[in-house]
Amino acid sequence: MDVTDGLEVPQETLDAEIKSFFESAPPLKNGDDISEKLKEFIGRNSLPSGNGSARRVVCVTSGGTTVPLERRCVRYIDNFSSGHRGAASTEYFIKAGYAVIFLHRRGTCQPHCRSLPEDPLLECFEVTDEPNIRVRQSDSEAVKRAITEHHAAVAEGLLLKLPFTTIFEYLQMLQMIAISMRSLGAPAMFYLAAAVSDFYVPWRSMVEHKIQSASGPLDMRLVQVPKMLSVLRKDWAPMAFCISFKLETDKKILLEKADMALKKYKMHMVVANELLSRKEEVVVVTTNDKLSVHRDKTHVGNDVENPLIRLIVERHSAYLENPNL
Ligand code: PAZ
Repeated sequence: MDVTDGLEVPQETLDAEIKSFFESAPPLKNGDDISEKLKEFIGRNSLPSGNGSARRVVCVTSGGTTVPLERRCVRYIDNFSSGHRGAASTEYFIKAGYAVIFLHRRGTCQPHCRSLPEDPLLECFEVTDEPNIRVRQSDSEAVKRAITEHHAAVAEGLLLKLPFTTIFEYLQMLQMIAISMRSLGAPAMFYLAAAVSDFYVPWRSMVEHKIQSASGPLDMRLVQVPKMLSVLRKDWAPMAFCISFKLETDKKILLEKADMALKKYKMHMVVANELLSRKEEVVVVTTNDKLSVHRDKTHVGNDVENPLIRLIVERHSAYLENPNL
């Protein structure tokens, strides 16, 4: 949800806010490692693949960002996102032949694990005659499928998983990924399904130690997270096909807000969804149409991401034919 969507922030103010966000954010602990992995993954996937053309690469963002309240963080603000949308979409993109950079919140839903129980290690295995353990008969198909699909994607070099926790990590990593993907041009895609915090405590005004309850009621000022979508489109990866998401709890304002985001951030598509029905239905908003996409209830295990990714892949293909449209 984005309370600033209706307000126009002048470009110079936005640029200054973005600069200040990145300058004051605590640097990534493993920045060099991420940069190396990105270079290798993008280098490999920009070589011509089987059909002679470069592989399409999508950055899928998934899960919610946290907002730390202390530098030595004990408490943080979080949100509801389970990462299911991002994980499911990643699987369908891989099936459609894309290489996926899965920028996800640590501990949220992972691709190829959706059909497993919540604690697969404890629930899927059983001890036979010690020291042997084996997969329970009832879970064996699901476990076999998860392991096979996951290992195939990794072995073919089609999946790079990069975890984040805080809003600081997320935005720095998104910027690194986008700048690395710029060279791919139109075959690059951003599928921004993460639930990104709208407000944060700037690092420079954050207290070092655990906030003390003895100090009385907590009075804390959160500032707006600068909107990075326009800079992603304009500067970081201008040729990439960009899809953002809009979540609302009030159906009445959802499509209007999605339309606004489409125009304001020059997205190619905005996927509008409502909190309670998000697993059943989404509306894909483009400049020319609004398409309702539903989960196919006649097939068990089918989810709304299946037809959604099919539609997106089609639109990406049309964009590749004519990126200026
Ligand atoms: O992660 P999840 O499957 O529980 O939910 C997906 C979602 C609702 C976070 C995603 O579809 C979405 O709308 N992301 C953007 C949220 C926003 O408007 O901030």
